[in-house]
Amino acid sequence: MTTDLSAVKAALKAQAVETPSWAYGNSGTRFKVFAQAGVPRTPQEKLDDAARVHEFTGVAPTVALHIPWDRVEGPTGYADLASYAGERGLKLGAINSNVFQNDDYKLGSVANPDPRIRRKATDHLLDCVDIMDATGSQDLKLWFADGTNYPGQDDIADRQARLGEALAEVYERLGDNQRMLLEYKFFEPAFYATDVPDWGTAYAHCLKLGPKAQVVVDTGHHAPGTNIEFIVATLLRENKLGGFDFNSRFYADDDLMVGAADPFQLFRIMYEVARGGGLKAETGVAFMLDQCHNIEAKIPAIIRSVMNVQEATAKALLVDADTLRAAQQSGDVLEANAALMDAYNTDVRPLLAEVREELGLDPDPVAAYKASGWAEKIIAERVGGEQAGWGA
Ligand code: PSV
Ligand code: MN
Ligand code: MN
Repeated sequence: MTTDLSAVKAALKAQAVETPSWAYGNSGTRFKVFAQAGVPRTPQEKLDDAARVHEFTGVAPTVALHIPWDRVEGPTGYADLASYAGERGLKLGAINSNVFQNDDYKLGSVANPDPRIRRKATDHLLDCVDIMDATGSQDLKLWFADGTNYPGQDDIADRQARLGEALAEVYERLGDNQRMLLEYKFFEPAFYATDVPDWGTAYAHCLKLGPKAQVVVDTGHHAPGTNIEFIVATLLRENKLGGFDFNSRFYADDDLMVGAADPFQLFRIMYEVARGGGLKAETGVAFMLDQCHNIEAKIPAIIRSVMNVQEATAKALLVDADTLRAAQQSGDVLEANAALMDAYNTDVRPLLAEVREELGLDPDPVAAYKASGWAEKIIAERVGGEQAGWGA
């Protein structure tokens, strides 16, 4: 192998994985939420837990918020929350807007046929940009549950026009260092036509909006068999890959731990990211988790997820580019495939253990977390009040 190990290590030390506030709270399926003891009751307690993930992994310095799930009151509420994060070695990351949990949004939010409801939804998005100003967050993440359940229910093209209008208004409001990340999802909760169902639709809107609008790829938002790495490679080439919502899926939008269902797919995605230069900070590709830990302990699951991203990244970085390129150019199909598989089949855990030791961390973050006593402490202390949860 001709790969420069010190460069691989440097890239792994520089990579950052953003954790989502909602993954620390209770979640479940539509059948049942199994509440866990010690779960945060406030956005501040979510940050306390996120600080543990960063403490033990060293690469999770930012936390995404979801508004209004993480609403804080008062004129300086969000600035105070950002300071609270700062005191714990964290920064607030993407602000995720929520225009899908209000009775008004039954027929959609920004694509709703009723102008009053569109106004309300767009105002919420603008409020989210105000929050970004207060927290120093750079990314506004937009996911819309908008769509229709029945053919004829609403005009597909008109809905695109309404969506475009709202996006343009919010785009105008963005500051110089702020971006809008548009997320797509092929179905759910709309089952006939979703208004942003795929990367093509998201890309078309972002292209029209301008350079501050980019696409976010949620790995759980594709039909089975979709070649996600192809989408990643294409968006990256076009400078439109804003980042990822990482999770893994067996069936639909399962929101399971990234790298659990299909670590090979995650490797292929990370290979295209690395190959396209997306690990360089200046490309702005954000590696975010969007997961729910319904039955497993949340903090160690998030630590595990961060490690899974690191393992896939490490393997992607180990691909011997010269060997691969030579095989590709000479048309040697098997050697080219072998170059990728050699990297994928490498056990990178010792390399990552070394990287952690060089960062002054325990080589085994899950074991270190378990030994820290934090789980016992939060179970003892977080009694009373209402636990935070998905949708709370
Ligand atoms: C929608 O399924 C989604 O992936 C969006 O990113 C939301 O913000 C998130 O899930 C909520 O869990
Ligand atoms: Mn998502
Ligand atoms: Mn999702």
